[in-house]
Amino acid sequence: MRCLDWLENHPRSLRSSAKFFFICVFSFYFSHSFAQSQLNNQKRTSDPAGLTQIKSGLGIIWAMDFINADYLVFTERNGAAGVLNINNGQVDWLDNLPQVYGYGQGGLLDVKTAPDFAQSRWLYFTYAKPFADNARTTLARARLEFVDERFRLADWQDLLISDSLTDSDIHFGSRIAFDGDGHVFFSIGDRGQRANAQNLQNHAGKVLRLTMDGRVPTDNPFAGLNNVKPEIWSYGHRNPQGLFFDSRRVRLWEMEHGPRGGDEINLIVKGGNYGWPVVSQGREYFSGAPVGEPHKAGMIEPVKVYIPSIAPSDLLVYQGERFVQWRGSLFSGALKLQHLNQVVLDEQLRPLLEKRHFESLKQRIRAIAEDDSGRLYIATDNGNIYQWSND
Ligand SMILES: [Ca+2]
Repeated sequence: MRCLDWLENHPRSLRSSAKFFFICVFSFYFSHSFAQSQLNNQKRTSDPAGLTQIKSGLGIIWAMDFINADYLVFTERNGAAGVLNINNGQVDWLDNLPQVYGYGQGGLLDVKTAPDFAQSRWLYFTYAKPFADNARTTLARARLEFVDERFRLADWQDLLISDSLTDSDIHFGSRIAFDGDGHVFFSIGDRGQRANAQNLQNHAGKVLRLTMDGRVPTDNPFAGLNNVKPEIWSYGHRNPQGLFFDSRRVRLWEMEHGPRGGDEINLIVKGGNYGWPVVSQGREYFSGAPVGEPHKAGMIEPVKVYIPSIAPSDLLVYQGERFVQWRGSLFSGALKLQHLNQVVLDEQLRPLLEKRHFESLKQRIRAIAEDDSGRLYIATDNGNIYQWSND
């Protein structure tokens, strides 16, 4: 499994070579001993009590979000998207979707329901948009209509085709978040070229901020400067696959993959530099040497670092009343270490306790959602969706 994780983090050019066999053996030996020595203060809650499977047989579910109490929209990495009735398991598959770049970590990525969805019907998407030689992470939106008893998409609009083209098929990001005040944020990874993350002349390795119709807000930190992309909100990110606007605390949270070790949870501030690749607590896959320095003045420290890496995908701050003791906890999926990760924070937003739920499922958890009544939902790479409730 570790070799599969490695595959997901490396370009196609390396995969078929003899290097791969060597790396698998080497990486298994080192990450095994590393993991054994580093697993320490997490509380394990592996019992899947309260977990109900509500759907199976789907593809690799990349993202999901509720459109109302009964219907969940989801994307599959292969380019499909559907609306699931959570009460009877029926799916309406959506048409009018764009072509996606379906290699490596590319594909159809995030989907989020607009804050004013009940009136506007807008769904926001990110995807790897194919070009002649590779792909660019792209933010788009489309209206979800309900016609002849079926859901369908209309008015697809690409809002920002980002400047993030490289010859690599990794680190597209990408997650979407809304501040509820007229702005949309979305994240893009470094696209396999580390230097991108510190280069303000492209969009790779950044969190971007746009108006809901895709324009640059005049109060963005780099708006109006020469030779800087004005959509940038924060930079120095490796591969952010978690982004969530915490409306209760009025904070933007981000979660990103480190290399070997060094996954991070960050609190995002306007114009902030989050360090990659100058600062990291991760190590090189090959040599085990540190990547960059652990700390540096002027670069923002993560709220939490994971060593070894869990490979986090999706991020949610629990808002509900159902599990009231969890209000304000951060939840994320773990691909490599296969669990639902929970971080309980103290009043100063420092991590107080980490819990790892549902390790006994042994599935890669890539997407999470919360419904109106505070139930949590997790989706796995096995094509399953589960509901977690205390009913
Ligand atoms: Ca960082």
